[in-house]
Amino acid sequence: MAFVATDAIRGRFSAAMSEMYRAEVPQYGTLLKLVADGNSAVLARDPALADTLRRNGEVERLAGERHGAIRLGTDAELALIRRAFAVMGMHPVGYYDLAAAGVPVHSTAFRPIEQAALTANPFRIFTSLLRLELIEDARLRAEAAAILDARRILTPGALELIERAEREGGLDVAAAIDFVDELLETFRWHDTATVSAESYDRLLDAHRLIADVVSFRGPHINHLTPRTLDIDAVQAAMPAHGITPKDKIEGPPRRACPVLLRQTSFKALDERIVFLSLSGHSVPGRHSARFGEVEQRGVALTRKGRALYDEILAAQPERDRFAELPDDWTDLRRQGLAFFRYSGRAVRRADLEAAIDSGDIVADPILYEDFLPVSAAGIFQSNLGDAARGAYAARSSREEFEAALGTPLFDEFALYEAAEARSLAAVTL
Ligand code: OOG
Ligand code: NI
Repeated sequence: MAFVATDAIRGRFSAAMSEMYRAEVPQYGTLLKLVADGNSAVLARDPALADTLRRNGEVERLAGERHGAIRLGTDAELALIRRAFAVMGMHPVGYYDLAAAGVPVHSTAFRPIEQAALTANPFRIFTSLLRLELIEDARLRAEAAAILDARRILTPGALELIERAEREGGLDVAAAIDFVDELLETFRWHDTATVSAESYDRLLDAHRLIADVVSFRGPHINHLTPRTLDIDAVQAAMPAHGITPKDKIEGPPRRACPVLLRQTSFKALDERIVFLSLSGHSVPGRHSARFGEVEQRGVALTRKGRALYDEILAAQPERDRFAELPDDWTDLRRQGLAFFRYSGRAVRRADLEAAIDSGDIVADPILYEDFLPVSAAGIFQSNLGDAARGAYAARSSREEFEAALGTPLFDEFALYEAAEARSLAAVTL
């Protein structure tokens, strides 16, 4: 039996999620159009950038590129979601502790890890796990745990196809189509809560995020994010298109040589929902969780570059200190601050720099495929409201996250290092 490539299943899933979210949140469709038009304009006015993106296979992926985010309630849900995403070649990369920034979750990003897979479709899902142990009220904690334990976030059909893919090593075309259809149900919005208005209010009081995770049937997709080549232009254009952006772009400032990730979002919708009630009468309410976001990606920084970025971010006032991170590709490369992909005809290792100077070998920036905890916290906060900022003295618990997941997390630095080393080996004798 012929199996479908995991890249193709992921591509179908990514497109289906986008279509579903466009239907659910019309502003997301507006944002997509704004971003696509802006990207065409940038490619037309900046041929050097267009060349680099073409060499890196980024032009092809740009139009369909996006990430999304979900929030899970239990260890068992995280383990199940890992298995579901593995069917589509999406693996957990990186650990993000957001408790430190006042959000009671820790997270990873499920994404493709091989270069060819990233080029085929880089769809990622930022996946957060609620840390129920951070709810102070023991009764509320127990109530939330009981509600979460009773729900099933995957359809029986999705579960069966995951098991089949694991058992047989893949899915054929018909099964892959069914799988995407079934999995979509997990991330669909439901305007009926599974709890009473009274329970909802108590959960909301503990933290808005807890109400969002616990009160519904499953982990509805809470945003999708297209990739822009000019985030300042999108930020500036949003209001004229009826979208209100958050007031500040997260991440590094605008630079000639973009690094890591810059992000901005628009405010979550205020949506009508219906609560469960014993009387059988529907009890109307409101919930806000779903929003839209845009991102601009730059070069992946090495451990050394990232340490410098983190140091700059922690400093006050941070903006003035960004000058310490060189805004020049050659400096970033020679100082070992960022990762590059080498291409061209092979030369001796000792002649590498000369070959780069003469243009015989090209060093292109390797794109950052991951996320930033401080920025992610900023995106969360912009949609939860400042009142939702908790003070959690919690330890970061990567080991507990991995135990829940059932596998170790991939280390993002190791992935970039390997990509750079492979390209270097191919151009040096
Ligand atoms: C996730 C927020 C973080 C990002 O792009 O950093 C995020 C969430 O709100 O669930 O998506
Ligand atoms: Ni996001």
